[in-house]
Amino acid sequence: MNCEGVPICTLSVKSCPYMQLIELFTNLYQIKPKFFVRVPGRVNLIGEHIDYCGYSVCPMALDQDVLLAVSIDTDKMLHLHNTDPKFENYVCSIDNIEINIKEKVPHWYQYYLCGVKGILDILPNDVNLTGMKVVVSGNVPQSAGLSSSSALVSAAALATAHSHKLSISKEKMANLCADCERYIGTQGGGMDQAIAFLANEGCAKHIEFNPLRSTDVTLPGRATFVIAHSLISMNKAATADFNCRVIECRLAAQILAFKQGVDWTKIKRLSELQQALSLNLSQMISLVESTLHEQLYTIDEIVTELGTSFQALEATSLTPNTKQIKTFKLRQRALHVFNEALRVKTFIEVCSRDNAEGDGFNDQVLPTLGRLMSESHESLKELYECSHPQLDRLVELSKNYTFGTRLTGAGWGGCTVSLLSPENVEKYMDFLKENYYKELGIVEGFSSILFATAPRGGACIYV
Ligand code: ADP
Ligand code: NG1
Repeated sequence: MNCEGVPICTLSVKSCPYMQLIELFTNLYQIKPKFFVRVPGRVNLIGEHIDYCGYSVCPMALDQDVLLAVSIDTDKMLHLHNTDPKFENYVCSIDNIEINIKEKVPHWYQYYLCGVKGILDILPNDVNLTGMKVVVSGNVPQSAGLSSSSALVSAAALATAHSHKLSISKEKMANLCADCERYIGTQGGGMDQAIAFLANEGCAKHIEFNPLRSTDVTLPGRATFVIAHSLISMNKAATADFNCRVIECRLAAQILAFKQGVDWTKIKRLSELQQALSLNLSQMISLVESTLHEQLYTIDEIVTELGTSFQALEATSLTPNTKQIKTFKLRQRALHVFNEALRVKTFIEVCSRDNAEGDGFNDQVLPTLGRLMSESHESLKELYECSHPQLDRLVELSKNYTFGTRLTGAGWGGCTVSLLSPENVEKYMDFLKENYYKELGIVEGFSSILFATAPRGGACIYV
């Protein structure tokens, strides 16, 4: 395993965002920032809603990021200011971090506090707590499936670790940030935090879990990716939809385990069941087809099937915001997960074969990758039911210009990612402007909602 720490670089370029941050910081706090933290957003190319089931994914880091300017104080106070005026200032004592979410949608600073708490939870007893003054700025589109929340949580954790002179490997930071983002209430799987720390410029990443591992994926030379925002926002923490899917996968794994004579109380993820049964993905698909029914499972039926009580099931399997849910779909969700895991495998194999052959003349490579992406979308729409009519419309409009288009991130809104060849990029974007965005009254300001992207590097600290 690669155990490097997060790179610490010297800020030599007088680049615009940093100069603006320094000026704002100095005016606000009357001191200069001591260091900066940069953490990118990400786009997931394939492998959706399977990280929390333990299956591997293939994201790449974006140009868009969260940037922090930070100074260190002896007074143990944490001061947060956001360059976006819609986010209020926040001040608290660093030795009294509380993430007590009372509103339907968490406050922005509660994501920041998740990262701070993640580091404080592991701080050795002999390290003195340090206060911090922070200015936060960010241009990752929010609630759009491009992982703005994880960029913010991870940046906060990195700033807190650096302020307390902790040097932690990238993998440990990724795991720690995946864990501490769950204080916000969502049960994500760790893909976002992993790519945020482990990304390398120029490559997508194949990210595997338990234990966390990452391998560079060299994308075919002619592959270009375009991201289009449906303009429907979906805050994961504001509804139970996201956690409901996590739980449906867990319950599917537990019922399958019970029926196969495996101790279901020890199984939390579909991948753990696969390992316990020593079956391959195709065999898991057959098992789901022959075991789980298509109709809704009621909670009473699940309790009876597992020979348990609701109280015991609540303790082993449910989350605070899913214990009220009365019906679940299990077969459809499990079928999505195993088929999507197979698609990731094929996607990675096609990329590495293309890279090994290296001639760039195999004209079946992009159509094959595109087909996998389209199948992924279809499965997310039909089996996983996490698409949105506006995302489906974008997918439909993209058919003549792209090799494949799919929703990216959690879904229910947010962005699509399309694979196309470079010569089609401009035509495609013009077509969407005319046929999607114009209808919604959008005729300018496209840079943050419709853009081509290439793999960028991961988190770093600038001193
Ligand atoms: P995403 O898919 O972008 O991670 P979420 O709905 O999970 O979407 O999280 C979005 C929330 O994260 C925002 O509503 C906000 O509270 C917080 N957030 C993300 N980026 C920033 C930022 N630059 N400044 C302040 N808060 C941010
Ligand atoms: P987004 O919507 O980009 O935050 C979420 C989860 C991921 C993964 C995807 C679906 C968090 C922080 N992120 O991503 O772990 O499960 O949905 O593939 O929960």
